[in-house]
Amino acid sequence: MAIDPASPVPKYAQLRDLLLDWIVESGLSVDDPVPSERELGTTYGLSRMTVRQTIDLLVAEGKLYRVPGKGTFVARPKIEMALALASFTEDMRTRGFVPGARDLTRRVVPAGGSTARMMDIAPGSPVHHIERLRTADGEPMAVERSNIPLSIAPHLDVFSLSERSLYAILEEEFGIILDSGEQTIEAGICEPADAKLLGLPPGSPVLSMQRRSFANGRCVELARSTYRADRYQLHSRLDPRLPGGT
Ligand code: 16G
Repeated sequence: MAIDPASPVPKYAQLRDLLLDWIVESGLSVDDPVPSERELGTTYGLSRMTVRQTIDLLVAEGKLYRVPGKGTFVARPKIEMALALASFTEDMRTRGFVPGARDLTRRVVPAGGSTARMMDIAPGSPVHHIERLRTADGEPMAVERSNIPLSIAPHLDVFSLSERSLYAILEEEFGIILDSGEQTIEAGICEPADAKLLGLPPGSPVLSMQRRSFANGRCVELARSTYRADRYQLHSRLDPRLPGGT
């Protein structure tokens, strides 16, 4: 396949698709090098600037990665996150990764106005504030900040969260079985402190998630999480109509 100069599709976008097809057809796998910008320019009759635009796009999409002085390589496919009320531990195990957690902060704090409102508790009521770095096969994936009312899990702080799943502790130690939840997901730019924890260049794109989980109509957890956009994509099944639609 070649670049079609008469196509309304910009040349850099045509090259993107050609390159992705070529990677699959040539059986390239993760960490294999792709041809240099100069070689690609010659092969497809394109300027170095156009080729660079394509490579920049594929790097931003997480399909390729660059190593300064070495070249450009095929990146690992992103992890698909299902939109379900699953714990990080379950989600990672289902996908064949070993889940992990590093405690960053654990303290009991008075719920601030917006947290209290979102959790439907009185402002100032004590909540466990838990910050964790989540890993998959040892690689940093997300920073999760959870708020859990002290009243529903009073001695939660005695349990280590580096060896056990938070949702499993809530269920096994406190009899809390999450039965519903809601989540919002926004594109964001990584805060410098989180970028350091996640091993990302400052200003990298992230997925900012806010999840409320409920048990028997009561909000059990309000979590604000930062997920690496270069390693995660969301996957959702599409129903034919909006809920409540006709
Ligand atoms: C998920 C939840 C997080 C929860 C965690 C429990 C999102 C965005 N976040 O990662 O709110 O705290 O699971 O995981 O989905 P754990 O049971 O493995 O500790």
